[in-house]
Amino acid sequence: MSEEDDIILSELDDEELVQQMFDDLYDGLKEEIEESVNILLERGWEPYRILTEALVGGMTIVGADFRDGILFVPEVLLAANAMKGGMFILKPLLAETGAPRMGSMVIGTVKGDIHDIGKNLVGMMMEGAGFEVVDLGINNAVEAYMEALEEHKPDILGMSALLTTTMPYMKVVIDTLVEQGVRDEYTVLVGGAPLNEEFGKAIGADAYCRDAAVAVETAKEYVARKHNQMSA
Ligand code: B1M
Repeated sequence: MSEEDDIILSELDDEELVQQMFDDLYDGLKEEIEESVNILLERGWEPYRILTEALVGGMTIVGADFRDGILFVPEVLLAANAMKGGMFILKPLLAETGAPRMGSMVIGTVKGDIHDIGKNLVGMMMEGAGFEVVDLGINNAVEAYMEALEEHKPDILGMSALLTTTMPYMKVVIDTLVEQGVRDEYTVLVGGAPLNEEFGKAIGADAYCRDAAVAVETAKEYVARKHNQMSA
């Protein structure tokens, strides 16, 4: 039996447990991640803290080794799967804040891009903040966004892209909104690791959101602004 097999997660202190979660995420151990999330919840950790410090923290390490060619797609998929296991436990807790209904959002990852962890996180946090969220999933062509906007008439359109090769597609969607004369009907928020403020401005988005917390704050600001304009 290896040393690893002897670890009893519940006997680790918080700091050791988070370190262990980084290792378990790296190794794609979904059940261990789920168990650790539950232990931290029992110890009174806020769901958002578990999400950011343990899960996103662990995924950052995975991302660095993926970039450096130490980890490959199959391992990263396992890590992503383990992360999703943890997120699944936290989702209802993040959504159950009893926040008053703030507005609505359609969100999706753009065409050619299958990364969805960040988008899912944004959706979860938005729901927790009282937004109704319609999640279009991954690999969305402009037609999918347009159909969803037409059907749901949300306050906000959110788009996610994780690849430098797919982020320009956000402009295709925004240009289509302009062409169809509906750009002003929606607040367009964009996000994803390779984006920045400048890119957001250049493609005509209302705002670039660095992370899920910023997305929530920005969405709230825009919705409040819209309500103020309507009541003025
Ligand atoms: Co991919 N991948 N990947 N990958 N992957 C990256 C993005 C990469 C940076 C890794 C690297 O090289 N370091 C690199 C992109 C390089 C580039 O474009 N410059 C890369 C690559 C190259 C690829 C492939 C091409 C690899 C290959 O096949 N050779 C391939 C592409 C597939 C495709 O999409 N067509 C690929 C595949 C995969 C997996 C399938 C294995 C897996 C995805 C699994 C899944 O999502 N279900 C995967 C993963 C997991 C990653 C990394 C490691 C982690 C991404 C992640 O989930 N982060 C990533 C490395 C990295 O980003 N450092 C990488 C955690 C998440 C919480 O953060 O997504 O940034 P993030 O979301 C944040 C913010 O960005 C923001 O809020 C979120 C929460 O705070 N945000 C928004 C995101 N979307 C938002 C939308 C908003 C607002 C805020 O709307 C309002």
